[in-house]
Amino acid sequence: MQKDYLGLHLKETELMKSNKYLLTVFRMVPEKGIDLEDMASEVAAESSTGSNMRVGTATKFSDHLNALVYKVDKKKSLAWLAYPIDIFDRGGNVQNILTYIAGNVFGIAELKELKLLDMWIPPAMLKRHDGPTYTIHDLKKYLGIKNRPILGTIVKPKIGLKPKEFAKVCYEFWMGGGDFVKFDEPQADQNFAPFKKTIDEIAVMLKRVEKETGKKKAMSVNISAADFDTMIKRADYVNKKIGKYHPALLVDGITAGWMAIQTAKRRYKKNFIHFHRAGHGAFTRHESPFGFSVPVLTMFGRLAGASGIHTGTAGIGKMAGDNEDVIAVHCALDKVSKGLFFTQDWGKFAPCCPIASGGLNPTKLHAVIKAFGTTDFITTMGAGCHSHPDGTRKGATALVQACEAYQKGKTIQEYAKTHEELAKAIEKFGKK
Ligand code: CAP
Ligand code: MG
Repeated sequence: MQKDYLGLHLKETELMKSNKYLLTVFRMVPEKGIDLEDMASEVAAESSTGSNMRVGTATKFSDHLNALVYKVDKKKSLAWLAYPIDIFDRGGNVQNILTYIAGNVFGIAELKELKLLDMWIPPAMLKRHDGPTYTIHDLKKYLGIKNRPILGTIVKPKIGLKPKEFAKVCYEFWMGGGDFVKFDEPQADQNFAPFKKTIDEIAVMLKRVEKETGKKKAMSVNISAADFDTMIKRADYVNKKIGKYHPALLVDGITAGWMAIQTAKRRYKKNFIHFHRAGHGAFTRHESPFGFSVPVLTMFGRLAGASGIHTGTAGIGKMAGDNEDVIAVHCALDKVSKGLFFTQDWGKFAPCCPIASGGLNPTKLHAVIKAFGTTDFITTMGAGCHSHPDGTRKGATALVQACEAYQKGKTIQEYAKTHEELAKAIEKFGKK
């Protein structure tokens, strides 16, 4: 027990009003025999000013920066902790926040479970952070899209196509009517697919497709790299070669890290910053005892200034997910969002675009729109388009038709009677 970190007399409303604390809720399960209040005080110490015991070097000033446990629910194994925002790097640094509140604490020996379920960010702290600059609304405007999601794909196979083949897949998808193509998250600068050569081929196809269709098309290029300089070189090359097509810059936010996301955001305000979250499952899955929830990850993505972040498919696709994905969608988009415990007012913060991906196909589009309750999102369907019986182009067309059916208030089955590509997609992917 570290009583200097207990503030059970404090009221949440007062803490919020003070505008001085970041509030958090953790699911916290200590080893048998350890009281939750005691455990929470240890977590508060380790995640703010302290260690496993009081140190003689603490000052009156450092004491006032202690995180405080202001509530516990022993039955539900929940603990509420308030962090003075003065402890955080004043430069709007997401990496720094996570190093405190989702850092060493995951390694504390007496803990069996520790999951950051929700957080509330005070207005004074929001002010320090960037938030997105290039938003979903900018991308929709550029593409000329209203009242529907942005329809996308991921180039598949995940890796193995050579530059010309890669660009041809993009071209086919765009020609079929699709809007947006993304690199898969591990595509970088491989021997058989050099980065620059791949961009050069994409440039040729973008030019061609716009000439042939008269429509704007979007490309999301993975710029994640081993080091800062290489990432910047890649992003600069993308902007030099295809900048006029409003390319999105994809960053693997978990593996490349928060600094990579924030660097991209701060340097490239005219690009859509695409946060791919490969690796997040180790933290977010319900089976994982340690980590954070999908809504928390999403809120950090928005705070960091990602224009869009993967939020899952609410269990409709291949990845584990449930209603928390829907909560995350609204934490990304809404001005006032409801998390698992808190209501967050984002003030002037721009929205971050939810990206629904993973095991989707045209027959699942309506279910995703219904679950999300909005059309302000990007959906990317990889296998769901490229495995269409008649190929990528027809797969894209089937997706477009599923979307048209939605816009006309028809079921896909009804619409498929007069739309062959959709009919074949239904036959391939199942009747539902
Ligand atoms: C989707 C995807 C994405 C996942 C990641 C893939 O491809 O490109 O990486 O969506 O999950 O490789 O699986 P498919 P999440 O459309 O072929 O499934 O979006 O939940 O972060
Ligand atoms: Mg992928």
